[in-house]
Amino acid sequence: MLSIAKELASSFSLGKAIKYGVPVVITGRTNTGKSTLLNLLLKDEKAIVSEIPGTTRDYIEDTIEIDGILYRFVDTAGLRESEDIIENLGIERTYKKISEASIILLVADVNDGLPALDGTLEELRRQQKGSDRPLVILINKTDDDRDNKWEEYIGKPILKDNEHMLFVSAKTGSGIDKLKSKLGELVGYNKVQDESIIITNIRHYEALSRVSESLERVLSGLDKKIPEDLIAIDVHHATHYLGEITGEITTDEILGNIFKNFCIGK
Ligand SMILES: Nc1nc2c(ncn2[C@@H]2O[C@H](COP(=O)(O)OP(=O)(O)OP(=O)(O)O)[C@@H](O)[C@H]2O)c(=O)[nH]1
Ligand SMILES: [Mg+2]
Repeated sequence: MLSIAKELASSFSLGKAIKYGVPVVITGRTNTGKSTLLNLLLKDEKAIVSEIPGTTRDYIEDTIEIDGILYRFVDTAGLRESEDIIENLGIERTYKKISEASIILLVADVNDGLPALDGTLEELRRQQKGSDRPLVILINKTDDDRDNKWEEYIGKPILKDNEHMLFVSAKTGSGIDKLKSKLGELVGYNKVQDESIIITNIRHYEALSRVSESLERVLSGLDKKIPEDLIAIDVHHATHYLGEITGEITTDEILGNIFKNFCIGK
């Protein structure tokens, strides 16, 4: 019972992703092609694209299904030092969206060179604050790589376990299939069995978390041989929270089962 409650509760973040889309933020310096990438992924001209750096002032998001997974792609205001108040508010929102994302796409312009990428990557790593959320660096505009700049990026920067790098062109679509399969891999879709039950309702998630906590206290109480009536309080709590979902189980039924199977010292 305890392990089932725990398993169901932990399926919630996956369930939320299934319902609202796995949040994937698209970030990077200005003019690197983030909005072009969003439009390509959504197959829609959702975001304004222009050669003027700082075109995207606020985030734009939409969902699309790719290989059976619903993604919520979030295009954001490009990162750069700016004196513009509105642009800086947009950049603040970019950081908020980065903190809420499950996967981070860092778009870099192949022609900007390695030092520019290093700087942004450094900043994002600082933002991650110890979390190991997957980060995919996309070296973009490879269709316009006149000086074979791409070679500069091979083996550099040194990537951590959660960091990946792909070469793409948001303009021609080259490398985008690889990006899609990388996303599928990162979501770990294969881990979900067809028969598994996934919690998508926050109320159910909260109730199941309370059930797990109460059952853990019951188990430790049984272990420490504490008096029956004290254990009964936690069983009562567990059934109360379960009842919030099912409305069916009575404390007496569960107590009967526990005391049938365990010998408790009085
Ligand atoms: N050649 C080439 N140009 C691209 C590619 N991706 C984007 N561009 C061009 O680069 C410029 C900037 O593209 P955007 O998509 O607006 O860039 P952004 O990162 O959203 O820019 P901001 O919103 O200002 O941060 C536009 O002129 C695009 O047409 C690409 O893969 N290849
Ligand atoms: Mg943009």
